[in-house]
Parts: sequence; C-alpha cells; structure tokens
Amino acid sequence: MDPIDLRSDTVTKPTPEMYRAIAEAPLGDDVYSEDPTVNEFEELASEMTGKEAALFIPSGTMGNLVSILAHTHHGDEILVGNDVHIKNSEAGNLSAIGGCIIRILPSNDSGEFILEEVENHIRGDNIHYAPQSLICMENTHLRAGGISQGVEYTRKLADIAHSHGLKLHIDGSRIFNAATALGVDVCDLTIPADSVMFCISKGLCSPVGSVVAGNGDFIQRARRKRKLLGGGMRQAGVLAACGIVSLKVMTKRLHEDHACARKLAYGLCELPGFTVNPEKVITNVVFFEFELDGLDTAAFTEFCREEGILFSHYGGRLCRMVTHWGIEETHIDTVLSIIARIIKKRST
Ligand code: TLP
Repeated sequence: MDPIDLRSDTVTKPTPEMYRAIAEAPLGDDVYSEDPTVNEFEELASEMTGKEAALFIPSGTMGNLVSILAHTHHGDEILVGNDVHIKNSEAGNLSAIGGCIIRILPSNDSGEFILEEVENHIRGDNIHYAPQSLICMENTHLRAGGISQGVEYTRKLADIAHSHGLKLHIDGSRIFNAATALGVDVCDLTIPADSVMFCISKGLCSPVGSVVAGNGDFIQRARRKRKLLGGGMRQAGVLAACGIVSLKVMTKRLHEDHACARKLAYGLCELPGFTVNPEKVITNVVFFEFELDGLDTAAFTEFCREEGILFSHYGGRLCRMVTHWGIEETHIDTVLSIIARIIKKRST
C-alpha cells in the first residue's frame, strides 16, 4: 500500500492539468515583469482577492515577510495572536530580518482576537514606545484547528486597525479553505484588509508558490522587498501556470477535503485514546491528542508510520492530520481501520 500522507496539505503533487499547463506556458523574464503567464496569474489573483495588484512569491514564509517589510519600518511593533505561524514557525524572521518586535493580543479558542481588548493594546504616539504599524491575523487559523475567521470579524478588526492608523495583514495561507467553509467569496474575507498572503502549494496543489495582494503602492514596495530577499524569479511562468489551475480549478473542490477531515475526526473520536472535537473540524485540519496506557504518543506515531499512515506529532500528546487532494473517503476508512488495529495490538 502507498503511504497515506496526512502530515500536511503541502505534500500534494501537481495535478495532470498542471503538468499540461506547464508544458504550454508562454514564458519570459519575470524580474523584468515580462513573463506572460506570471502576469496572467497575478492578474487573476488580484481579481479574486479584490485587490489592485498581486505578486507571485516563492513561499508563504517569504510572502508574510515581504508584506511585513512593505508595511513597517525597522523597530516597529506588530500586533499578532499567540499561536500564529508568523510568530511561531517562520524562524523569527520578523525580528531577525524585519527588525520588528511583537505584541501578543489575547485570542479566543478559535484564534480570533478579543475585539474589545484590541484597542487596549494600541498605544498612542509616545517616544518611549516602539511605533505600532501593523496587525496580523491568520485565516484559517492553523493552531486553533484550521478554523475560519468570518467576514464581519475581519471587517471589525480592519476598522479598529484603520481608526488608529495601523494596517491589517492576513496570513491567508489557507484562505480559500476559509472561504469554502464559510460559503463566501474569498474577496469578502480579503477586501477589508490591506494585504493578504495566500499559498497555492498547500490544498491548491501547486508545487511551489504563494501570492501577496494589496494596493498598487504596497505591491510596488513588496516587489522591491522580494528582490531584497532574493525572491525575484526568472521564467517563473512554469510555476504560475500551475497557480492558474490552482485558482480556477482547485479552489472549487476544497469542500471534499473538509468532508474527509470531518469523517476522520468523527472516526478518531470513537477510538480509545483519542481526544478530538469533530464539531470544531470545519476545514481540512484535524488536531487531536493521543494518550493510552502502554502506548506513548511518539511510539504510536511511529507504529502508524510503519503501517503507512503518516501524520505530524507536535510533541507531548498533540498530533495533526491534514486532508488534501488524493485523499478520499476510502482512504479515511483505511486509516481508521489500521489505527484501530494498531491500538488493539500495541496497548496494554
Ligand atoms: N505551514 C506548514 C508548516 O510550516 C506548519 C504546514 O504544514 O501547515 N502560514 C501558515 C498559517 C502556514 O500554515 C504556513 C505553512 C505558512 C504560513 C508558511 O508557508 P510556507 O511553508 O510556504 O513557507
């Protein structure tokens, strides 16, 4: 049996339609803005997000960093949530490269800021304080369980930011999953913010790439910052061709991944040792805790890997499975039956 890889949706391979698009893509040098396929992809991305302009970026991490660099000055303070990717999993780049410090805003279990408290953290002009220039939110919020953040919430947060002269950036790595779960157009989620980064290399199945979108001035600054970081690409149309398929085709099927994740979560919570709340699984991410007498979480993860079921162990009891293109309902049945067998065999 081929392994069933649920470590992340980043493991997806290009679809057959993407391979065809790569072969046929007209190419040019994108550092001169002369790659027609990149230009078409960026135009499509800006239309879909309701922004003036968009920029193709090699990765989500670079997309967030480019956005931060384009919005802030060295020494600024950025307001973020506690458990967000920008703060936890981007190698400290916002301070190491961006020269920014962070202030952590209180959030609820869904990863949303407590809106009434946001203003208490916005400080006026005072020479003792680092200037504040940016609030970053994450949608979907990964560590909260892939939870989508709503349109009204985003609007309110943007209003608070703007009323104090701050900008709002969305780490929208999986924002198409959020839009699908909420049943809204992605632009309803992105228009209130000043910038958004989204990834095509996760559930949208492109091999490489992310996009940053915003107004024309912001994208011009972002283009310089991308070059500064070594992210200027040449005949990147081979990748953008996949991105066009991601946006036109793959955004339409994400509900299938969500259905599989929910089936998985309902199945896992029936098994001994699992703590998971299926009601909270609204996109493609399933976080769970595993604890069973005689079977420690690391050993359990390893036994599953040996049997061809791959998922991420975060340390302690916390684990994550992510569904994506190529994982179908029958795979979920296989995962559940193999795990049930392992538990029966290995627990005391
Ligand atoms: N997330 C990866 C890992 O880094 C955890 C994953 O497997 O989920 N924002 C969010 C919310 C992300 O989840 C990720 C990647 C990124 C940004 C960074 O994207 P890349 O990996 O393209 O740099």
